[in-house]
Amino acid sequence: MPGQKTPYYITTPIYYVNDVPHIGHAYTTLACDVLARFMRLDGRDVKFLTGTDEHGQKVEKSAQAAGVDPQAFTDRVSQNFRNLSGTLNFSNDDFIRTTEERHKKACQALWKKLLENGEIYLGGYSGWYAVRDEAFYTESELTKQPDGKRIATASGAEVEWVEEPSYFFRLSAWQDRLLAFYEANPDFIAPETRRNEVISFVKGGLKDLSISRTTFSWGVPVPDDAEHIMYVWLDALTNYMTAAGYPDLESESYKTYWPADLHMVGKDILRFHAVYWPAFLMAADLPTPKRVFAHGWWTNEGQKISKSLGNVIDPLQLVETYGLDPVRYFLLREVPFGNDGDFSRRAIVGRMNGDLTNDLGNLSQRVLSMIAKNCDNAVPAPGAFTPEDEALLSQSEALPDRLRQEYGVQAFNKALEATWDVIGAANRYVDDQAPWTLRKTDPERMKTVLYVLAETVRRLAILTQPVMPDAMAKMLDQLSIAPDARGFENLATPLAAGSPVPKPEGIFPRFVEEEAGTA
Ligand code: ME8
Repeated sequence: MPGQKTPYYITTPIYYVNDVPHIGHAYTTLACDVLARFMRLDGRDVKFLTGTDEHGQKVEKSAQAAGVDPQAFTDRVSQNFRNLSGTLNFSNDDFIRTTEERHKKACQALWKKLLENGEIYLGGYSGWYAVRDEAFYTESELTKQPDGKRIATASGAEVEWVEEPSYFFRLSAWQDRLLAFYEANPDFIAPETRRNEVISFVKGGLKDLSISRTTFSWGVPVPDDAEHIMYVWLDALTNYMTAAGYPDLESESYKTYWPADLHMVGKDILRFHAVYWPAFLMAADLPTPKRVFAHGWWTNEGQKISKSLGNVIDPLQLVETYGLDPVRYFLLREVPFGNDGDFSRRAIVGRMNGDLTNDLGNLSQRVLSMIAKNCDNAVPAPGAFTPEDEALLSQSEALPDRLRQEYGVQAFNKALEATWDVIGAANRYVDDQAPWTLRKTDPERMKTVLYVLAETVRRLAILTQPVMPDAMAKMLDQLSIAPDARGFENLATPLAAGSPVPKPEGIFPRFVEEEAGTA
């Protein structure tokens, strides 16, 4: 029964449907997928949410450009994001679209609560707005271009002057309470450098935030004032609560999952999640999420990814070229999570042929084929363990706690490094113990060595499932581990002697670069 497990609610940003999904979107959702899978295997009651942000001027403009009405447009483009889950094997439990009725209800309930609490007033907005970022900017956040146009310094998005009646949220009144909140919750914003940026932004002073628009209509109507639609970020952020069951505060789902354990976002949208969102929630007397992690930015062979440069990386094509699990592995292994990363062909091929083929693939392949060949296709019964055997076994025994620690702070690359340390130790153990020699000199000892290795491979495969679910399923199949014996609770039950081991097929074939035609 789910109620007995500790809940874990994790969310991705909801993506704008003005575009097709690219590697950046895939990256954020992948990171969440790995955490969701890890927590499920570790016995948590996981809710993993992703979805699409379908309102606002940007989406309305894209629909106009495509010559269709916004609803038809969002129905079509939202599907591309839904399909991404199939392509990249994402295990989200829900997919929210902000045009759904459940969401409209949640936004309006939150609005009413803010109004009731005196946190909203009607005024007029005049200032700069960037449609691309769906964000308001002050003059000091802009750069004037030689042609006289202004762009947002941080994002490069063009701004336009806007003057219209608008409801405001009393954000200025939240400055001190936000600072006290960050102080009391040092883990709320990660990584540390981003936390410091947010704190200094808030210390710089907060202005009241315009939270409604009147010059277009593609949005959630403001309750009792049909002239206004809600500012798309107030609408969008609320999705995290909608999916948990808000506004039904008594629902099982809301009580179980809210507040969320983790909102994963890119660094571009941290301010909305770490400043506006907790302020809205506190102003509505609602609990705040436990953590927001802002990860870094991917570039392509050193260049910013953009449509105009024509270098957008399509996740589908990546998977076709390199295979699904190698792509999943590469994205999380290559870059310390939180830093910016560069996608290069050389780097992914290097990781594939090094970490996957030579290290992990070769370990399981040689161990399982030696067992298949020399032990009648079954895991042999071990004799007494030597200190070397114990040393290797204790390394993989310590791994789950190490991974809990690293995944607990979203340090994917460190979790994978720790896993590969054990793989390295296992490969050295094979070389040192030389079971192929023992076959002739001491066949009983060979059996013990192969048992220790098979048990190590089993543990490694179970623990690596979150990152490479398909490849690790194959590895566990090769060891005849039943599908219901692959959760972390099974780590402590050693491999049974006699378990069938058929001759294995290679799981990570070497990637051979196609000749580009130049010498
Ligand atoms: O901002 N590298 O949606 P969005 C890494 N709808 N991550 C990247 C990336 C890159 N080059 N490009 C995009 C929105 N991302 C709002 C969110 S949430 C309540 C509303 C990822 O479609 C990264 O996670 O512009 C970034 O924050 C997100 O896509 C922006 O997606």
